[in-house]
Amino acid sequence: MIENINWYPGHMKKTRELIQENLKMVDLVVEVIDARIPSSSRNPIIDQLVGAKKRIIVLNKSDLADEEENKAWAELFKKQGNLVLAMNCMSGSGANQLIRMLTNIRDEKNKDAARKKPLRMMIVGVPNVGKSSLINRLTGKKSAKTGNKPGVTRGKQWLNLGNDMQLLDTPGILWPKFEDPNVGLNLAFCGAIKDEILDIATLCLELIKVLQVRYPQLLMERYKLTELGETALETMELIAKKRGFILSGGRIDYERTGKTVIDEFRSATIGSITLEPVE
Ligand SMILES: Nc1nc2c(ncn2[C@@H]2O[C@H](COP(=O)(O)OP(=O)(O)O)[C@@H](O)[C@H]2O)c(=O)[nH]1
Ligand SMILES: [Mg+2]
Repeated sequence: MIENINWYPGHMKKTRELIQENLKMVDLVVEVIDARIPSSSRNPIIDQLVGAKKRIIVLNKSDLADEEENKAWAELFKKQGNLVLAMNCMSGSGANQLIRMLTNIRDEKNKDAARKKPLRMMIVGVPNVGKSSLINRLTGKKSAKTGNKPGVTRGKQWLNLGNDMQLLDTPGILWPKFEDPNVGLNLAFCGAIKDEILDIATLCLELIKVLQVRYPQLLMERYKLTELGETALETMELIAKKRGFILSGGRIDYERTGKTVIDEFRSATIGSITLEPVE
């Protein structure tokens, strides 16, 4: 399902080795995940990879996700021994809190040191979670590339965050759990996979299946439906009719409906939605 980056076994092995090399140089790992899909946007071997190294989990795009679920996920990750923070890298919400966390960790590290050393960290995460946006936020520059493509790795460089804190300029781009088809779908809903390789109408149908169960009210309110269909297909057709997405001969324009619903999900126009609840 995940085809936007060619994650073949050799590439995965190289990526893992590169990140392991980088890990030796840092005090701290900042793992970025997508708050709408906190499980699907995590790399399957992340725990093994990070090991005992200190970690902050950033629930990014929290602006698009369900506030209650953000809290529940944060609680869970905390219970598992991580530092956690909900962020919005577009507005910068949560950035000050992150800096405070980092400052505390820096002070803790230097507590008994005769010579103070800078706190060094790296960012890791699967594609599209907002790693580059976070780097830009932290450095206050437009230095890191944003977009879905993995950055070209140049020589290692430390970005100075001020106050004795340094960030590795290249984030660790990890592969997602692509063996699980539901994970593939979740990533596709959130735009982590190129749309051209997926049929947008089918993707929409799959999304409606999830939304009918998780957020029926939001779906009805957004599309002014008095009730949902018996099936996702019926609901999709109701939405198409409401919006007038009808082709000549009265046929439903599934593609246009699909694109609309998917776009409105991604921009949180339907509402603040978390597709994966805490179990
Ligand atoms: N709404 C919202 N969008 C975000 C946030 N962070 C990043 N994005 C968007 O998500 C997309 C991927 O971000 P990017 O930083 O390139 O992700 P990367 O692939 O992990 O480096 C871009 O279109 C960003 O503008 C956020 O907190 N909220
Ligand atoms: Mg990037």
